[in-house]
Amino acid sequence: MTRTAALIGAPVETGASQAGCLMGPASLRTAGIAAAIEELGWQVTDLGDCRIAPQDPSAHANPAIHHLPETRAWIETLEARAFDAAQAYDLPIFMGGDHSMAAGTVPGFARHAATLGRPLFVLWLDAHPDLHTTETTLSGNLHGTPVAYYTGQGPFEGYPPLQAAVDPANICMMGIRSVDPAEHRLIAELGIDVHDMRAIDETGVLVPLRAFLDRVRAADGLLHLSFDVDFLDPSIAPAVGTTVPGGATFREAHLIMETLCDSGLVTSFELVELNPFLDERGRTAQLLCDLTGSLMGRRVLDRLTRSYG
Ligand code: Z70
Ligand code: MN
Ligand code: MN
Ligand code: MN
Repeated sequence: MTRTAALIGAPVETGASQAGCLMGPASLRTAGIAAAIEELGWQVTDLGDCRIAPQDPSAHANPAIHHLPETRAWIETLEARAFDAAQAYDLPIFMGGDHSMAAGTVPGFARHAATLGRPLFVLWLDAHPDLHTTETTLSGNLHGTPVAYYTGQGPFEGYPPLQAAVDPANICMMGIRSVDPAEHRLIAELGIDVHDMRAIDETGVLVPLRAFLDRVRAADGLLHLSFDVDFLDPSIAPAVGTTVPGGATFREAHLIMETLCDSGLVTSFELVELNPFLDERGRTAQLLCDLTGSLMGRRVLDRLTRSYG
């Protein structure tokens, strides 16, 4: 059976401090993401870009917060689109858009998993844990909040009611290297499995990744991959608003994608924080297309033995 993938654009930039992520879906399409997947044997449907209606401004008790009504509208829209796409396609791929979109996509996929009576797991590849609430964010950039929201923390005044929560025990974070004090406290409180860059340097990416995939398989879970461009080292992926030195290498990133592919466990995927205004001749968008290819079956050589499973 031919496997089906859907491409869905989420031109969200209201959660970030700088403009530009709006162009993320267009840049990925220009770099040839659909063809990269099609040539691997997938049947690809591009569902176009989601949109929200213009919003009236609103105030929040935390004066740093900006674009709260837009964020609320995006969450509602993307939650529904993620739920629908998960019913209809083997692999929905959301092309962002800043990471605030995950406050919509992840609950949508969690609601889908719940209808199947299965848990949703999340692999969060990012320089940041994005664990602020609307109370704790100091920057007011709401792309720093989705994980706190979709694990049911709060308060989240101004956000929609959470449709379906993800158990913090079902999250694995890798690449983390920029953590604010409030996020640090929440990581400890919730016991989230966080592998910072020191841990990656000590063990490599495969030891924690295989352990996580074993847990997903044992629980018969669905697995969502949330890939923030700043997971990658800025030297190979410059098209991101918040560059943090010391990120994942080209080879680490491809190895993760290939291992995920071998596992057969990934049921949804999002590429976030691509800011094409900051790119260098499209190289970041091209790299993301190549990594998507590794996730979806591209191999340098056929292998007799698999690296996972
Ligand atoms: C910081 C904040 C952030 C990107 C998440 C950073 C947030 N913790 N930045 N993803 N690119 O502003 O809350
Ligand atoms: Mn992020
Ligand atoms: Mn980040
Ligand atoms: Mn672990």
